[in-house]
Order: sequence, then C-alpha cells, then structure tokens
Amino acid sequence: MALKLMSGNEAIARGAWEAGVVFAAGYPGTPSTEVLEHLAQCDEVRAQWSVNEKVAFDEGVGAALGGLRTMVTMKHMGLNVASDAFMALPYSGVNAGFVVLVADDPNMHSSVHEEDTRFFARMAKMPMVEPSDPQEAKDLVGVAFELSERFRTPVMYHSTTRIAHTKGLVELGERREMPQIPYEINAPQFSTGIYRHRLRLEVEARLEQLRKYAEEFPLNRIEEGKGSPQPFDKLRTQSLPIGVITSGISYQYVREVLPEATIFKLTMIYPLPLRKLKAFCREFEKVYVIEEGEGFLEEQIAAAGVTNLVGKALFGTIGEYNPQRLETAIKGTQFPTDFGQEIAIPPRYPMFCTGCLHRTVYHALRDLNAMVAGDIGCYTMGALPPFGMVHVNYCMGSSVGNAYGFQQAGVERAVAVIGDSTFIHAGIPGLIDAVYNGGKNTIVILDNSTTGMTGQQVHAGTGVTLKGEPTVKFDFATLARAVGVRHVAEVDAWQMLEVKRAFKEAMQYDGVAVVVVHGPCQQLPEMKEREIVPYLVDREACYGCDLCLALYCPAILKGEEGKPRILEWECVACGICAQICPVEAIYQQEIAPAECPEA
Ligand SMILES: Cc1ncc(C[n+]2csc(CCOP(=O)(O)OP(=O)(O)O)c2C)c(N)n1
Repeated sequence: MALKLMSGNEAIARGAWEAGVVFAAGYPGTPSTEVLEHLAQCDEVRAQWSVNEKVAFDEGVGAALGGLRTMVTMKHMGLNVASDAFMALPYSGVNAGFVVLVADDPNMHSSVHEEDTRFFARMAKMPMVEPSDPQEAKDLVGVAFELSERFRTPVMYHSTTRIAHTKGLVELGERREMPQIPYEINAPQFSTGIYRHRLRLEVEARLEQLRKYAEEFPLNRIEEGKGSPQPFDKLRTQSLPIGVITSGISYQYVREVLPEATIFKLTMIYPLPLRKLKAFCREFEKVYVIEEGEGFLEEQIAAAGVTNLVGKALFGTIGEYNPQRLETAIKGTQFPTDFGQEIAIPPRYPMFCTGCLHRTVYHALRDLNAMVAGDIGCYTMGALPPFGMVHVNYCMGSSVGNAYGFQQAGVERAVAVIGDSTFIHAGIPGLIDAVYNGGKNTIVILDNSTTGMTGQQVHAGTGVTLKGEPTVKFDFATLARAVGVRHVAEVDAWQMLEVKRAFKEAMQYDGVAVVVVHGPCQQLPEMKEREIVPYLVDREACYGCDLCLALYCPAILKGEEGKPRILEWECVACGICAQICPVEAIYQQEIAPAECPEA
C-alpha cells in the first residue's frame, strides 16, 4: 500500500487523476490554486489556467458534454464570476462527469470577503460533497464523479482553507482510464435557453432522486459516542446527551473537543438526508450543528421541523472555527472575536517586495494627487500606510468601472489601477464600456508578467501555458487600441520620470487613456536568478532629505546620522532610489554583496 504525505489540494488533484479526469481548467485563487498546479504535472490531464472562472467553467462544460471527465477549480469569489453558467448547467445536466471544486476561505486569510458558497449549490440544485481530511479529499473526487455520471448532474466539491492546506497520509490508488462518452447532438437537452420550461421540471425531478439517494449515501455516517468522561464532565453530570451534526474540517475539531459525542458526519452536504437527520435529532436533548460559515446545515434541518438544534447562535458565523473556539463556546464563556491574533508578533503592514513595480506606480500617483480605484492583486496593498493610495477597492475588474463612475460623479483625477492578470480576467469589458460611453479616465495596467498575489501563475499575457508550453502572448496596448483607446502609452516601471510623465499626460488627456507599466515581478525565477549589483549611498554627498526613504523600500533604512543606508543583500538594483535622489548620492558599484549580519 503506497502512502504519501499530501496536502488536501494535492490529494484532490490525485483523486482527480485516479478518477480519470482528462480536462481540468480553473483560475488561480487561494485556497484552491494548487489543485490545478498538481494536475498540470500529470501527462494524462489537459490542465490549464483559463482567463477567468466563468471561461474555465464554460470550457469545462463543453469538455464534459463532449464526453471527457472534467474538473473545474476556483476559490469562492471565482464562483461569483462563474455563477451564471453554474446556475444554468443543472438544467441540461452533463454527459461525462463534471466536478466543480470551490474552495472557501473562512477568516479571509487570502480573500477580500468571507462567503459561504454552499448556498450556491442549493440555489442551483446541484449536489455537493465536502471532505474532512486529505484521504477523504482524494477518495471523494472519485465518488463525486460517480455521482455526476449516475445522475447526469454537475457536482460541486466544497472545500475550505484548512482542508486545502492540511497535510495527512493518503493511500494512493491507480488511475482509472475512463472511455470518452460519445456526444450526440441533442438540442432539447442541452439548449437550455430554449427548452428551459421542460428542463426546469427535470431539475426538480433529479433533485428529488438526489434527496432519496442522500438518505442512502454511505459516506453520510453516524459515529457512536465513546462515552469518555473527558473533558465535559459538566455536561455529563447534568446528563444532557449531546449529538453533533457536522461536516468538513469542523468534524476534526468536534472529534477533538467532544470525543464522547455521537456525531452525524455529513459528506454529501446537499441535498441533505433530512429523514435520517430528523431521526438522529430525536435521540438527543440537544444537537450541536457545527459548521463554519453560515447556518447552511442548521437552517435546512430547522426548516424540516427540528427544534433542539444549537448552532450559529452559540458558535458564530465570522471567521474560522478551531478546537479552542468550540470548547469556549460549549463551556458558555464568550469567545473572543479577535481570533487569529493571539500570537504576539510585532505589528507591521504588508509591503511590496524590494524592486516591485507597484511601488513606482503608487509613488508617481501620489505625487500627481490621483484618486485611485484599485483592484485585486499585490497592488491592493497600496491601500495601506505608508502609501494609502488605493482609495476604493472591491473585486476583480471593478477598478475600471469604479473609476469611470467616479468621473461621472465629477471626482477629479480618478485613475483605475489594475494588474495584468486581473485586467485579462475582468477588466476588459469595463475598458470597452468606458470607451463606448465617452469616459475620461486613466487606466493603469500593471504588467508584472505574472499573477503575483496567488503565487506567480502564468496567464494569457505571459506567453506560457500552465503546462509550460510557449503560446501566443496577449498584448495590452494592442488590445487598448483595438477597442478604441486613442491615448495608449507603455513605460518601463523602473524609469521613474517616464512613468510619472506618462501618468501626467494620461490624466490630462480628454478621453480614456491607458498606460501599461511593464516590470516583471521580482519573485519570478528569472528575476531572482539574475546577477544583481546593489546600490550604495554616498554618505558625503547625501544631505538627508529622506526622499529615498519615502519609497518605503525594504532595502533602505535610516542609518547613522539619520542618513539612509541600503542593505546590499536586499537591494535588487531597480534604481528608483537613485533616480529620485536630488544630489545623485545613490550609485551602483561593482562590489560583492556583503554578508547579511543578522542572517
Ligand atoms: C474572482 C477572483 N478570482 C481569483 C482571485 C484570487 N486572486 C487574488 S489577486 C489575483 C490576481 C493577481 O494578479 P495580478 O492582477 O496580475 O496582480 P499581481 O498580484 O501580480 O500584482 C487573483 C487571481 C480573486 N481574488 N477573485
């Protein structure tokens, strides 16, 4: 028996491979990203980053209808983008198995907002499964595909940050090659727009079958309590028999905190086996429903007439659960809401890497007194001190429309700042709209040749596919011109004066202006591996004006006599500090980088 230590995401990828997945598409987003990255390493799987989640979903639909087992991956916000197609697909159902992995991020470790996507499955009337550990994460993929093909339905595979990133030993299996299921033209089944009224009935009929199946689903199981007296003697002496209904990562916390409890462990979390759950609840005086996020399980069970549930009122909806939180809640004491901040670490703001192009951009926009509608990516951090230069920020692609709206409201110097990956993902329609409706905004596209924030994934503007193959490279300036932008400039991020001049001219232009700022991410291997000749400060020439310190570059510190000092081992020689020094006191000299004394 081959065992391997795997994260949940790696296990999901392994499960997809073993289940015979042939086509896999997605868009990066923590905590789902690594699933596709692992799948890309499998020769048998055509894994790809698509330009956004909606496109990935649509492509997946085509592949599954065409007869290939297909997986589509995204984080919770990605499902918002794909939701139009997500809602429509249950109407037609699928041909070969189709599983959409959606990973939520309770506590927003890497997300703009918390969102419980389980409600989407219910809205779409799509069956949904959820694992509790890496082994189950792997096995459940195969189960989801069987469910999908048996009921000819898309299946949502729900995961969360802790499931995605927790590691555990996983028993490996073999790949099952699945023969392609022949596709036959059948418009009454798959042209959902026209045949919607009949298909609407089919959705309901299928859901009814799924409800029945949920009652028999073997991975929804009851685990009898162990009767252990620890640690809840209080509950025991009051002889309050406790039952627990739970799923996902919460199941692990329950096992830890309530080892004596009888647990109804749900693995298929939509539709629910309500008949069984009701019978279960009758056995106990009190039943805890322990689930992260909203009261998705609780509300449905309560709506079925169960009245002895204790859930969200006790455990709360905000943030992640953990054993401490559950224990505190069950013992009746108030659980602090600043969870995650118990560890004493010095407070500090996240900051752009040394040599990051975003620093130049915000520095220039600050000097030009711009009002910035920001977007989603590393550059979102420009909202924080010391720059404080992202004045509004919502979700991917919003910057372009937001800036246009501000201009409509008469707000001056409204500039949209958007990353390359984000522009391709959701910025393009906003740009077309601004041109079409006669906007007068500047749109700054930050081309760092990667999807930086999620861990340097390639995208359509990088000229490389997820499989590492060369491909057509999207050209931002050409696209801008093609949609009618008359003022298009391209600048090198490390030419400070040029960047500033380009922004100034764009902001003065009477129409939509696009400035593409090129500057590869410093975390890309080619940037990290290049030879760097660091900059130095001539202490004699420097008179301590602190202009270079206002860049907030991690490589520049205030040294002796209050004069700046450049950390040679940190400097990546972007040269911005030298460019803004009024007395040319910063210079580059061919020397061996000194050892970092603290290292
Ligand atoms: C709808 C949606 N999908 C995915 C994500 C995850 N995500 C956060 S930032 C980002 C893109 C960042 O890339 P880019 O715009 O190129 O900016 P960079 O971080 O490289 O500066 C992604 C995909 C998200 N926040 N929302």
